Amino acid sequence: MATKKRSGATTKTPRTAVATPHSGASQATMGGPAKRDNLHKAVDPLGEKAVATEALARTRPHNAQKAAEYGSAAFEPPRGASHAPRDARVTGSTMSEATPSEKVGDGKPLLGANRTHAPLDRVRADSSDCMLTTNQGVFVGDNQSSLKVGLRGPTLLEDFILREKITHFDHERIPERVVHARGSAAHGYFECYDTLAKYTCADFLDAAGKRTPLFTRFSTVGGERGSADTVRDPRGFAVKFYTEAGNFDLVGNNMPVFFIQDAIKFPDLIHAVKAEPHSGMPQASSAHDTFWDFVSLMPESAHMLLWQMSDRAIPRSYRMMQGFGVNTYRLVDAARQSHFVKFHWSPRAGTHSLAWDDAAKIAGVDPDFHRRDLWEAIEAGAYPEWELGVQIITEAQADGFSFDILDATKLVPEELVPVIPVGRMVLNRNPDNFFAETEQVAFCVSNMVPGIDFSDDPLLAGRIHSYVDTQISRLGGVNFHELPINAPIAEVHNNQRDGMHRQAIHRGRVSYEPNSLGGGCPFQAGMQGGFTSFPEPLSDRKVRGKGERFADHYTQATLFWNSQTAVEQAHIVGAFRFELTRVQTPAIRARVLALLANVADALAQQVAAGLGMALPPPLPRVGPAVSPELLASPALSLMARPGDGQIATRRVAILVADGADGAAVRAMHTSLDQAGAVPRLVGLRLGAVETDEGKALEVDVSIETAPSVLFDALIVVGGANALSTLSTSGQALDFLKDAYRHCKPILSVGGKRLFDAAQIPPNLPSGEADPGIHECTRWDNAVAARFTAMVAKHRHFERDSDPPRI
Ligand code: HDE
Repeated sequence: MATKKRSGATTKTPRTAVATPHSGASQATMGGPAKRDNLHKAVDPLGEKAVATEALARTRPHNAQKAAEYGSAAFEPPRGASHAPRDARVTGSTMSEATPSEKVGDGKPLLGANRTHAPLDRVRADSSDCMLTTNQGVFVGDNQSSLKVGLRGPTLLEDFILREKITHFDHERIPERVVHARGSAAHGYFECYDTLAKYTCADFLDAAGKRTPLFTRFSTVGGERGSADTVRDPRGFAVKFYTEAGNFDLVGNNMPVFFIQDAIKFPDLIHAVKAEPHSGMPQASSAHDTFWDFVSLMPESAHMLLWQMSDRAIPRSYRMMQGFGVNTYRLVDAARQSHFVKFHWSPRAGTHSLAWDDAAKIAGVDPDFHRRDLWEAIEAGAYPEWELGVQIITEAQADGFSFDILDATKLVPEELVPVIPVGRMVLNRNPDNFFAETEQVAFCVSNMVPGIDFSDDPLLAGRIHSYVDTQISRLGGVNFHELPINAPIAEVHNNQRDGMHRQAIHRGRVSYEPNSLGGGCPFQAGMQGGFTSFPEPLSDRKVRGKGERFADHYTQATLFWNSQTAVEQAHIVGAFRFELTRVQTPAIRARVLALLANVADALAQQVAAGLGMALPPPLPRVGPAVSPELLASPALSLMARPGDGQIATRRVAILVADGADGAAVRAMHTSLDQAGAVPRLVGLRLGAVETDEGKALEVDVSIETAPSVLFDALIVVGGANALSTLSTSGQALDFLKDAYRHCKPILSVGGKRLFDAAQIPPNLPSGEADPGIHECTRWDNAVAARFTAMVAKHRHFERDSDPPRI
């Protein structure tokens, strides 16, 4: 248990204070009592305490551990010295601590315990059958009117109830995160597949089946807290593991590389990408001058720009995107041997994305699209799952790569170093309260546990500082670690004190180390379980600069481009064209084209053509040419992870109107429901439609509230007059056209009149039948199986074209 592990030999289990009788004499202070034992022969508790205190202080005549701080001994820090007092009152704050009350407790302190760390239940609040109170617990008699002189007279300053309520309200908002302001989160657990002790002594990776609670937050980067979910942006993927050895935060993104190589450039990058300071525009978009001005002068961003212009930047769902630690870390084993490590999260549901036109329209119809998707999946019990994988790299391997693994603009191709699965993450509980949990959670790259350590990646170094620092202003002080969502399950014992909003009430007068008056507690853990940094040998001159291999800016951008399917490449071209069309300064567009000319000729040519510009000469390269290990890495394609072939949680619109084939609708609804999909009856208006059997069929949602972009697939249901009614609705035609344009599976049961009205071509431009479109007379098992396969494929890109055919 955590308590056993984290406390000393003298405090294995929490003990209750017990007074040890003895016959000492108290020393009177100016205001204290006289020597009562001599005068009255009575027990003298203060005297007992003084004698026990003296005895405890004598156990430590000098600091015997001082020598361990110097020279080679410093590599093996010892466990701290500790001595239990013979009378527990010695380490207490006050002799009166035994006085019980409903507020202070039973007067029997649990020694060696910090009870602020109990499960979150201790702070959950519910008001069932409760009367309204003020924050001081005073019942509020009237919550409807403020206190006035007479019914029409002035409001009184003494109305503390009004003032408390309004004052609290005035301060309800806290500063939003400077980046990643928009996000959604959930609780869950990590389950280790097998011990990874060969590489790390990290506690949460030490046994098969071991479960560690966690809290995961997904986010966009550039937009403000109220911005839309589906904007083109990297997504944050931050996981807080509440391990028994303390909190470990793996603060990653859904892309494995980053724009810059050194933390000193991060404020520049963020200033460039966020809304321009004079106009406050654009919101949550990189499609503007300052972003492209900056990145085109920072050619190391080329690789990340390709990821950002790819469909990875518009995921279908948080549940369907990969996560990456991005920076290189170390795994350190019990013998302090180290390997470099790259962390990967892989979604069980596969990697799937939206179409850009989809994403842009969803931003208007449902700006909460990803938040809703995550929330509803968990509410429905469809718990999203990811597998954690590690790439383990030796120092020698790293030295031999054509790229530097300390450079966050580079990845380690899976074909070079395989990803070893080590466990799975399941998100199975939504927060009780968005503010208290999702907003107040404070991820810190510096939240590190024994068994894992930092590499010398210069981006990572800045991150180790930045996260704690930003929480201090965002969450109003240094005690944000005590907020319930941030508190570790492992108990905290140290000598840090005070600061805004301190929650723990520390017993005793000792808040320094070394000490003898606190029995030496809390004492350093030393080598057994204590965090000790990997003793990396270093010796060099101080310099502001970067390693030689950092100077190659294009090889991996080219690798990424070469690893994409034709459809993915076309989408990348389209994204560059969109963004650069929004750029108002032609010289910046030209500079980006010159940068792309170093990545791939076909890419640069197509983007230039899309902008109506001639392709300028490539930007000068700053580093020598590099011979890459690979020309393509298929694992980098979104298509490499199609998922488990299931259609669970896919949203299917069943378009109905009066006269729809009722039996077919019921059968397909049942079948999709059984497969875990989410079928929705979409009508022209809410209310019921009358089926061909004359029965009423309640519509779930209207077509104007839930247009095609909110669904993964579409079924049009025929029957007497149903299709002709739908054919007269521009919204129904748009529904079908959008589903076609976004390459979604479309099924028409009982006639193709709506297809004809919307001019949906049944064949691909090649003349072959479109495998994502099916037309049949009735719904049966064969059609159900075919449709399921169509939906499982997610999108049918064979029909994708630029510009769209319809
Ligand atoms: Fe962050 N980043 N970042 N970042 N980052 C923040 O911390 C920072 C970087 C990432 O859901 C901030 O709590 C610096 C890379 C995520 O709460 C801040 C640098 C990656 C989140 C900060 C980077 C990330 C943040 C703002 C360059 C992918 C949201 C609010 C040296 C591996 C966490 C906050 C959440 C948040 C600093 C670069 C991921 C300012 C200085 C690379 C997922 O501290």
